[in-house]
Amino acid sequence: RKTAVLSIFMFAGLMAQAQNPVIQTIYTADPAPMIYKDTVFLYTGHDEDRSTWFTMKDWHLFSTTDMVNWTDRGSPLSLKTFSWAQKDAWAGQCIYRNGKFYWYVPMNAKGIGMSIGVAVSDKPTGPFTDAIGKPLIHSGNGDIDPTVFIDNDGQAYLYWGNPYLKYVKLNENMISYSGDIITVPLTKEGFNVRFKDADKRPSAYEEGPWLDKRKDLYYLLYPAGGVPEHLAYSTAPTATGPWRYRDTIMTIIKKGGAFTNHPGLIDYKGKSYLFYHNGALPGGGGFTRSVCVEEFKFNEDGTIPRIAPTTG
Ligand code: FUB
Repeated sequence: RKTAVLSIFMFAGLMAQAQNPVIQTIYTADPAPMIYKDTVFLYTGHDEDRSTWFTMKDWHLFSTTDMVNWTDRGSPLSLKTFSWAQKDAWAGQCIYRNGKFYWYVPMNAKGIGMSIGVAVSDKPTGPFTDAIGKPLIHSGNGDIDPTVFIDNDGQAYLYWGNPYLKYVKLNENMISYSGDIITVPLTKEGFNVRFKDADKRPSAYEEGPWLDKRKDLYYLLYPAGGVPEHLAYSTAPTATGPWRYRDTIMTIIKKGGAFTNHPGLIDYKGKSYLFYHNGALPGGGGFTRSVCVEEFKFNEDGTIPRIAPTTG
C-alpha cells in the first residue's frame, strides 16, 4: 500500500496541517467523505491527465485518521465494474449499512444515457461489484450526482440530478426503492434565483447535492448558480422538504478554481469539514480538478458560515 504520499506537513509547534489540495498525486474531483470506524474514507472521481472534458473512467479512494496524512487506496471501482456502462464516471457517494458498503455512482449507460448504479462491498475499500447488474435509477438524462443519507428512523434517501433535483426512498436493502421518484420544486424560496439568466433555469440549484442532518435540521448543500459554480445550501424540517434557501457557503473560486465545485460535509473528531474541489494543482483546471478540504464551525444557530477556499 502506498502511504503518506498525499499531504505536506506544516509544523507549527505541535500542530500539523494538511496542504490543499489534499490529493497531490492524481487529479481528483467530486469528493464524498464517509466515516467508518474512526477513519475518514474519501471517495472521489478521477480526472485524466490533460483531460479536455469530463472523460472520467474510474473512481478512487483515500483514507485518513488525522485529516493530514492520506493513504491512497487505489481505484476500487470503475466503469468496467458495470457491464451496462459506457462512459462518464461522475460524482458518487458511498454509505455503510448492515455490514455492507453501497456506492452510488452515475454513468452514461449504453443506449439510454445518464443513469445511477449501485456497487456493493463487504469492506469500505472494496472490491466493489455491481449490486443489481443494471441501473438503479434511470428517469431522464439528468440522472447524475447521487447523494445518499440514512435518517435516524432507518429510512434511506437518494437525491440526485441536473437540471432537475429528484429523490426516492430506498428500501432497507439499499439496492431497490419504494414509491415514486419525486421531483423537487426548484422554487425561489427553496433554492434562490440565478445571478445570471443565461440558460433560463428557475433556481440557483445546479447539481451535486449533498444531504445531511444536524440536530433536527436537514441540510442540502449543492453547487449553484450555473458556470462557474459556487456552493450554497438549503434546509428543511424533514428529509423531503419543504426546502428553504439559506445562503452561499463558498463563493466562486477565482484564483485556482475549476468552473465546477462539489460539496461533501463531515463532522470528525469534534470538528466540521467541508470538502470541495478546485483546479489548483499544476496543469489543473476545469477538467483536471483537485479535492480540497476546509475545517469550519457551524454557527450557534445551526447556519453554515461562509467558508473561504484555499487559494492558489
Ligand atoms: O465530475 C463530473 C461532473 O462535474 C459531476 O458529476 C458534477 O457534479 C461536476 O463536478
